[in-house]
This record gives sequence, C-alpha cells and structure tokens, in this order.
Amino acid sequence: MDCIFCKIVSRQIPSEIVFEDEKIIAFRDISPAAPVHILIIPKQHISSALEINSSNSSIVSYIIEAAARIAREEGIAEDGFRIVNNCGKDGGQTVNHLHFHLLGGRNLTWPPG
Ligand code: DGP
Repeated sequence: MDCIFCKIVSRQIPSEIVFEDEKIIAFRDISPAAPVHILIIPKQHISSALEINSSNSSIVSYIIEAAARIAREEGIAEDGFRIVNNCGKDGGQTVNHLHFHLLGGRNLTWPPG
C-alpha cells in the first residue's frame, strides 16, 4: 500500500518521532501550523474517521490519552491545545491514514478556515 504514514511507521520515510508504542506513533508535522504540531496515528492502517467502528474504536480514546500526555510533555497543557481530525475532501484530509493533529503553543483562532 502506498501510504506515507505507513511508511513513517515502517521507517521508510524519516520523521521526528516524539512517542511510539505497539499501537500508535506520534511525530512532528512536516509543515507545522503552530509552535507545537504533532500528528498521532494508529500503526494499523485505518483510512479515516469514517472507518472507525465498534471493533477498532478503542484506538481513538487511546490516541486522545496519548495526546494529553504529549501535551503535558510539550509544555502546552496548561495554556491549552487543540486536537483535530480532518476527514475527507471538505474536511481537509490530505493523507488517507487516520491521524489526529495536536496543536498548541499559540492562541488558536475559532472557527477554523
Ligand atoms: P491532513 O491535512 O489532516 O490530512 O494532515 C496531513 C498532515 O500531514 C499535514 O499537516 C502535513 C503532514 N505530512 C504530510 N506528509 C508528511 C511527511 O512525510 N512527514 C511528516 N512529518 N508530516 C507529513
């Protein structure tokens, strides 16, 4: 499968990894939109949030728990941060491997563009 994020998991593409365990990997976004911009992904290929179902949904809470831990480690927990999942064309998804953006380190505006 020709998936950039699967290649990051298998180290075919280098990345700056901040956390990894048997289920997930977190690495810095190549094009950061905030001082802290980390992507957290399941190692298993799941195309998007549309593919989440009762047999794989536990990975989502697992990722949110990891995001909170990473936010503390990155020093953005106290001031606040955003966890974003883009899904599909209108959602702005450009990589078809489920990922959550952890953004922080500046005041993030709302609504998003
Ligand atoms: P999205 O637009 O939600 O699908 O976000 C995809 C993100 O992935 C985007 O912010 C840029 C990032 N990205 C794309 N290719 C690479 C890569 O090869 N390495 C890293 N570290 N990030 C990437």
